[in-house]
Amino acid sequence: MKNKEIAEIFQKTAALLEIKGENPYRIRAYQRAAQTIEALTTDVEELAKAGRLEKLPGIGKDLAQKILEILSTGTLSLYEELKKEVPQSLLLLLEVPGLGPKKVKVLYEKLGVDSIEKLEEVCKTHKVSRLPGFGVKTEQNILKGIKLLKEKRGRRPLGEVLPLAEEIVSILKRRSPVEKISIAGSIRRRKETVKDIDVLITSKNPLEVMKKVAELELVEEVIAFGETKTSVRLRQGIQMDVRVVKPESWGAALAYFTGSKAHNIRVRELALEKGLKINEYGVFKGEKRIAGRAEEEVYAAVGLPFIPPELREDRGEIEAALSGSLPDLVDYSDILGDGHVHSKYSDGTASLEEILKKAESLGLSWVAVCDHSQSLKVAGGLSVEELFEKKRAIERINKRASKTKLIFGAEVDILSDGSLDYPDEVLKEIEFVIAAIHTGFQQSEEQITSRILSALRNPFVHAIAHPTGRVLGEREAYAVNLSVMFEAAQKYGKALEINAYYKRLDLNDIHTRAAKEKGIPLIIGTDTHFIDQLEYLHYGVAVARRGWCEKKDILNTLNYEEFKKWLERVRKGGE
Ligand code: DGT
Ligand code: CA
Repeated sequence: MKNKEIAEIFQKTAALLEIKGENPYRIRAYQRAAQTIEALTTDVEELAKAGRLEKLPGIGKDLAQKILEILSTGTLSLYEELKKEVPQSLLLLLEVPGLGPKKVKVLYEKLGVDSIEKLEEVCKTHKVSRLPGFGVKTEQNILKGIKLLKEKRGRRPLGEVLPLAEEIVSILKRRSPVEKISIAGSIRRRKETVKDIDVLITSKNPLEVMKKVAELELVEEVIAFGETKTSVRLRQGIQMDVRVVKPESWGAALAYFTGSKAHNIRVRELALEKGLKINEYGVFKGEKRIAGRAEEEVYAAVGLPFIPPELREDRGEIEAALSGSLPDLVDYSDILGDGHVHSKYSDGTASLEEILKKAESLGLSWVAVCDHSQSLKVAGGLSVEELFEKKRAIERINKRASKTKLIFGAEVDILSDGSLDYPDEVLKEIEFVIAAIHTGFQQSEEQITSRILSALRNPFVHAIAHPTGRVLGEREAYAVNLSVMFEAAQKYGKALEINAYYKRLDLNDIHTRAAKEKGIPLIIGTDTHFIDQLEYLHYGVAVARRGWCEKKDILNTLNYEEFKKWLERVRKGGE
């Protein structure tokens, strides 16, 4: 059983308990367990075998027992009982972003809402706004939530699908006679959301490969079986198309199935201009194949240099390639630091030692440990006293003989009135101040923008975290005026974050490119609350690459000493 499935059972149990109006602490315990398990990169089953479940944060004796129950029975008796007590359809309603169990309960009891369709109808006929405690704003938010949910149903965040696709590739490499194998489609382009998994293979024994594909444990249903193309639906509800192609067509097929469609169309136009034909089998002059074995060869045949997959969106890459001005993209291996990590001091689960150890194992030069500030109580924000305690602890750790250093940071709340959550005399003691909005999302564009402006103007602030506040499939961006924010960041020499958490990816690719073009420094931060997620840095690099960034645009390519110098330079008011 997969960690994700166990996490889901806990998550749903929490939701059902909440609909029933149970004790909030009990509900919170299940939610936390779900998060912990979902964030693990090790298999829960292995931890269980080693008797190490209770070592996990937030997992006590009772929850460990429940995990064992799920592992042995496939479900949880408590969850099964709750399902009998609460109508199933209400669980679906909980998937509407912004709609919590309490509201679901009222909507069900007062208006008989038991489906998304019904919910949409009662919102559109304004029955919801007339309910006590709901109002016009709630009604509008629910409609927005339904829209987000509908968009989300078709597409999944890259971070949910890429690990799955990579797992499948590695299983097929081990268990089937593949020669070449690659993920294609939007996953290879590292688009923030993807519809399905496209896999390309070459093999001397295609039938054997396809049999292994169909037999994968992860497969729920074989939709179509063939030697050249097999389509399956995975247990996670996502479709996967696997194609076996001839070695002489490998490059052409990879280019074709990587897309995007818009990019392919432009490449085909160039081929036509040269009197060539291009398709997934190769590049042809009349009947003769002149290229196809490697992607580079295919691009070269139409007069182009190799174009990195992340750029293939027809957003100017063809023109840049033709004029020899493609960016020299920042590489995944250029990254030396993580700009945003939470520790146990606030709502993270790792100690400073654990963060250091993990960062060392990833070969990082530095990690900025940015815990929440005092007023964000729900997330364990640090009082001034705790903040200085943490400062001393970091100084102690940095005395160790390690190539990796921790940076004393803070994710400081920008309060509703635009002031910062620590006074200036405290801020100036913090090595790296990244300011963020966590409250008042519903404020007007004027209010939100002016809050961010006052943060950027503060001489002790270095950067803005997750600048638009969007959460994929869950929350739309707050109403910030981006061009005003960018102008201010540029003027004061402050950085904007590319938050690498896969549900945020904020700034996104397009905004990243706009910021880069203005010369605004960008900093990638995993925003991780779980130690294993330090590995998520690469999602931020993917956004940077899709945003046309080069090494010089990304602060994480600086080593510890260089980054410290940048931090000091910002405090001195730039160069
Ligand atoms: P997705 O799956 O919506 O996240 O995005 P893609 O880009 O993976 O799209 P998908 O899976 O429908 O197709 C994979 C690639 O195959 C796509 O990027 C380009 C290529 N492709 C698909 N249909 C066409 C087409 O009609 N014309 C051309 N030129 N290419 C196509
Ligand atoms: Ca696809």
